[in-house]
Order: sequence, then structure tokens, then C-alpha cells
Amino acid sequence: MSHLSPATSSALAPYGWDDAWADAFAPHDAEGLLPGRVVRVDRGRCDVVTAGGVLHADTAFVTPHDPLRVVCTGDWVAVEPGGNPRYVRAYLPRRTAFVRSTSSKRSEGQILAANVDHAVVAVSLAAELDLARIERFLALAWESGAQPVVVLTKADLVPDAVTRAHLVQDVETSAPGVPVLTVSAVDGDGLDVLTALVSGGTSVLLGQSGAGKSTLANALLGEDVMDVQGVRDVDGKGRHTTTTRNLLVLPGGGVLIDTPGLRGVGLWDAGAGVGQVFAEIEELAGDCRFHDCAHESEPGCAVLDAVGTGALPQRRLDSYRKLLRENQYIVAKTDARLRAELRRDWKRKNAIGRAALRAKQQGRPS
Ligand SMILES: Nc1nc2c(ncn2[C@@H]2O[C@H](COP(=O)(O)OP(=O)(O)OP(=O)(O)O)[C@@H](O)[C@H]2O)c(=O)[nH]1
Ligand SMILES: [Mg+2]
Ligand SMILES: [Zn+2]
Repeated sequence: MSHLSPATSSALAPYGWDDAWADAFAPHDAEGLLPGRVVRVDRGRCDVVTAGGVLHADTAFVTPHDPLRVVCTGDWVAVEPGGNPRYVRAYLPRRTAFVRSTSSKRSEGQILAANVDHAVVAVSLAAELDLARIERFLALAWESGAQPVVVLTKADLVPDAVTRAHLVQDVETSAPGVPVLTVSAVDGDGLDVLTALVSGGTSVLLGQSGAGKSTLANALLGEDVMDVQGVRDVDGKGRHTTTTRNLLVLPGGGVLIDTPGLRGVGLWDAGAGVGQVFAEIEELAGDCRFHDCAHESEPGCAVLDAVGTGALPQRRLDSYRKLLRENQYIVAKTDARLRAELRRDWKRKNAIGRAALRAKQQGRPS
């Protein structure tokens, strides 16, 4: 049981404070530290909302070399009651964390949001849909431990209902188990569904610059809190208007984190996430003749059969392979043992590939 006052608990409840957080905080309470949630991080300083209001604090104590252990928007922290500067002394173990690698070439992880329940991927309908990019976002979203949601924004720009339905369907086939919504901040279409979805727990808005994340945040807040800027005329890309990750309390309940647009999202140790994005492929794989089928050219491959009948789009399989490879590459860079295993695996796959090729050249069915 925690010693925290009921006033503290009720002041922090709108930010997601609950009994489990109070229990986790108990040792810090004993040291006289204050509980709070990080609502913004900016260059070594952060804003922490506490029962007594927002405090500015220094993160020097909790900024180790590992970038994944840096304090992040959404973290629950223990902050000093006073001092100049005032320090964040610890953060509570995260329930979930959205992590990406800053580039697909380098194995450097970056945490974008902590303790989120819904990872909302905003995708503009004003641009051509990039399903592979959506799959990439969703792999990280699943991996974070949050429930992913895809929100197709600017629906007013696709007035034709049939076209819209097709676009939604395309995304749905690329996102098993993920709700796909369309919204328009201009005419308010679909906002009620989104409002209901984000009214419980913490949601983070993710996506490219110009996708309309901050516009959505303002629509959900019912007031213009976040700055919004038009996309560039030349290429329709956003202007990177939002530069910090901001945590906001929604009037209808729930907490929202608006984030800066991402140029790219590299996978970060997201093997399980990739599996969930391609759940139907992993299910098919269970019916392959060989337990360790690589779905390249093996006989009795249920995945290739599904591609053959058209049940599984070739694009999905290609995308799955690409993300798996990228993920293995990133993971291998950080784990020598796995790297050795991968090399064995590649050798094995190459051997199978060569055998299949020989069989084909000799006119035998493979
Ligand atoms: N037509 C239309 N335009 C929209 C809608 N939502 C956003 N926009 C426009 O899209 C542009 C970019 O919106 P923002 O909300 O700033 O985009 P963002 O995702 O926050 O961008 P960054 O902060 O740079 O990551 C602005 O000109 C908005 O007015 C919508 O529902 N319909
Ligand atoms: Mg923005
Ligand atoms: Zn197979």
C-alpha cells in the first residue's frame, strides 16, 4: 500500500496514475520524492506534471549512455521536491515503450513514447498509400506492447465513398488485428470513433510530417494547443512543425502524446512485431511441409501456395521478408551469438536455394 495522499492520486489520475503506479512509486515516496508524469522533454530538461502543477526538471541523473534508458515523454518519474536545478531521480519501470532505430543502417535505438496503450499511426489520404511504410510502423507499434490503430487522415480529400472504402480495405489487408479508421479534421468525419478509442489510457500519435497529427490532437482537445502548418507545395511533404513530444489530457478522458513527424522508422529488435503484422503468413507457415520452411522454393510450402492462388498478395510476402531481414540485421549487430546463428541460417537457406535451382535446371519438379 502506498502512503501517497488521496489528493495526489486524484490530481494525477487524469494522467493515468493508478494503484499499480502508486505501489511502484512507494520506495521513492519514502525518500520524499514527488511522483509525476513527463509531459515534454527538451535537451536535458523536462516538464513533469505533479499533483502541485508542472515542474521543470533536469534529467542529468537519469540520462545514461544507453539511449533507450533516457527519460521520455510518458514516463512516470520521481522528482525532487525542490532544488535549483531540480532533478528527476528515477523513472518507474515502463509498461510499454515505442522504440525505433534512428536509421536502418545504424543500430541505435531511440525511444519515442513510454507507457502508451494505443499506438495511433496517422497516414494522410492526400498522398498515395505506402503500405510497406504502414507495415513498418505497425511492426514497431506491436513490438511496443501497445495496441496499434491506423488512422487515415484528410478523408475530406477523398470524397468518393467507393474509393475511400477501397483504400481502407487495402490497409486492412496489410494490418490484421488493427482497427483502421478514416477521419477528417475539416468536416469532423470519424472523429467520434477516434475520440471513443482514445478516451481510455494513453495514446501516441505517430506518422510522417504533414500527416495531420497535430491537427487531430487539436480536434480531440477541442482547442488549438498544437501548432499546425501546411504541407509544402512542391512535394506535399510536411514542414516538421512539431519538434517535441507533448503529452496532453483529453477532455473526454484519456491522454494523448503528439510527436514530431518521422522521416524514417527503422526497426528495432521487432521480431515479434513483424510476426504480428504478418499474422496470416505466420499462420500459413504452420501448414508448410517443413517445420523450418523459408518459403523460398521448398516443396509443400503453404505460403507459396497461397501466393499462387492469389490468397496472399506477393507484395505482402516481399514486405515480410524485407522487414524480417532488416530486423535480423539490426539484431545481429547487437548480439554476437545470434549473428553466428544467422550466418548458419543463411548458409542453410542458400544451400536449399541452390538445390532447388539445380532441380529446376534438370527439369525435375521442385
Ligand atoms: N484537408 C485536410 N487537411 C488537413 C486535415 N488534417 C490536417 N490537414 C492539413 O495538413 C497539414 C499538416 O497538418 P499538421 O497537423 O501540422 O501535421 P503533423 O502530422 O502534425 O506534422 P508535423 O508536426 O510536421 O509532424 C496542415 O495544412 C493541415 O491543415 C484534414 O482532415 N483535411
Ligand atoms: Mg505536428
Ligand atoms: Zn513455406
